[in-house]
Amino acid sequence: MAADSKTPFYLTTAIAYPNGAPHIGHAYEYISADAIARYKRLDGFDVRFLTGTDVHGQKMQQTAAAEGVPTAELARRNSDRFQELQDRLGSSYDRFIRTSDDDHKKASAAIWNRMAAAGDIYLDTYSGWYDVRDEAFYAEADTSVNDKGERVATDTGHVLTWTEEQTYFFRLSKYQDNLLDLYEAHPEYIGPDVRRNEVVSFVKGGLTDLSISRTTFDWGVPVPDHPEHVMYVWVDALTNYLTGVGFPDDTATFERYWPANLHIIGKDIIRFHCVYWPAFLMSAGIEVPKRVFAHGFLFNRGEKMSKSIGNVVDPNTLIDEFGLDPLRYFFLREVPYGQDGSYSTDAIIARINADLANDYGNLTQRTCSMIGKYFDGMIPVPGDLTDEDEQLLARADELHARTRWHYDRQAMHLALEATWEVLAETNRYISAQEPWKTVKLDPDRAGTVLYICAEVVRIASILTLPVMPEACGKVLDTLAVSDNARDFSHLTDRLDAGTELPTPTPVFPRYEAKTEQ
Ligand code: ME8
Repeated sequence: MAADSKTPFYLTTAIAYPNGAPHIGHAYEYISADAIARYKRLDGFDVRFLTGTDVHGQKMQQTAAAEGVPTAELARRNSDRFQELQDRLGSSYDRFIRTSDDDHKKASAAIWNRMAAAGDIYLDTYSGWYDVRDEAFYAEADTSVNDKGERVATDTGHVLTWTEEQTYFFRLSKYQDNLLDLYEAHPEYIGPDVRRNEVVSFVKGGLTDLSISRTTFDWGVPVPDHPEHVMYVWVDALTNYLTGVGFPDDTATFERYWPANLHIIGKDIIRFHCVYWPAFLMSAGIEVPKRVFAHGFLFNRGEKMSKSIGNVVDPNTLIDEFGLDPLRYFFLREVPYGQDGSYSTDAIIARINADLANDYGNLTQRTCSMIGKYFDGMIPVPGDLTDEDEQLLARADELHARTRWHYDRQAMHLALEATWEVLAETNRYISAQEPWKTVKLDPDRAGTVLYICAEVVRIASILTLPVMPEACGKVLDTLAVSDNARDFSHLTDRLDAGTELPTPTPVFPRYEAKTEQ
């Protein structure tokens, strides 16, 4: 089908600060967003998937100064590392944006001009606390003094710096009622609910105008007509979502994909996406996105990842150790999406051995080897179906609707759980039916049982392609499913009896420790 006859679906991740190397929290966000992008594509949508890096701001400039490299060089070098990670993770992004891109500067100037034309930008003096790490302003009431006598943000403990300068302000306070109306009219705008409640009570507490430019450093997008100011990094960062679909010049692309269907972000940046961003867009006369979903934070064995604890894990190390697809499966299955999650080597190994090697891998291997051994490697002809056969097939057939329901709510863990329940049921079925015994007396019955098992494996594999594209692809190779029969429109096909299968090779070996735990 031509792309433009399909329904568009525009999906984004947060754009990371490339002030250091990417960590597992970043990888988690990319894996999850990529699974959603792949699911929607296989489900017939024209997906546009944007990701990238947020290169401006004081933090970048300070890090570069501390490392003694030009800021642009730090941004380029580390953005490359983020892009390499995306590629290593198999991310199917359509564009990797860097906020240093020329079209992005143009888009940022365009949204600024529109907000100014709406009368929402004015010059005033800002004095207050600034958190360079989070690039966020703090009201006095949200700060406290730590035991070293430093002023810190009460919620994060980050040390703050006093800032006093002439800056441009955005009339955020003007949008309080419009924002509350938005949350009320579109409860689906913010997910999960806990984040929505957080945002609603924050906005109900009253909004003050927001300082949106800086003059004390120059690493950013210049304010139109006032180049002595650079835009507050969040103004330009959020605008990347518009740049990614051609704003302001490519109106055809923009009209096709905007408003974004889904912004995937972490829970720490919900306020920027659910308060500032829709207010900027309302001011600029641009539609607001349909949904923002905040995932939780990942912790290493329950501990926050931090350079000082020394437990920051390079995602590449985990991929080297466990393989990409098992790792993608682990994170999406183990952590209820939207909640914080903990990971450990033991937990990863447990999932690989139980869910992948046993439940999925063994079922595939047993089914295909028996077809090889008893049916000359050809998919057997199914005979009359018993109630049990029908029920199991019906359960597999329901998986498309069930997983779609979960993916539409960003509950990938529940989609996988539903799929694995059916695999577990199929394992019980094959054990109870004992085709290796019935084959001697009633080969037709054994053939029917194996046909049904192969059919469940086919359906489960197609539906799990978004999570494990390569491994599920190999399982589908084992079942001789052709490349063009692997999207969801083919779920209702049935395997063709008589198709010759290749000699099966195990796709999910048990994990045997290569290193000491
Ligand atoms: O916030 N677990 O960039 P960033 C899970 N540039 N997710 C985590 C995480 C963890 N331990 N640590 C960070 C920024 N993240 C801005 C975004 S968007 C217009 C601008 C997530 O590099 C975090 O929540 O600090 C965010 O979604 C993403 O990684 C980038 O974080």
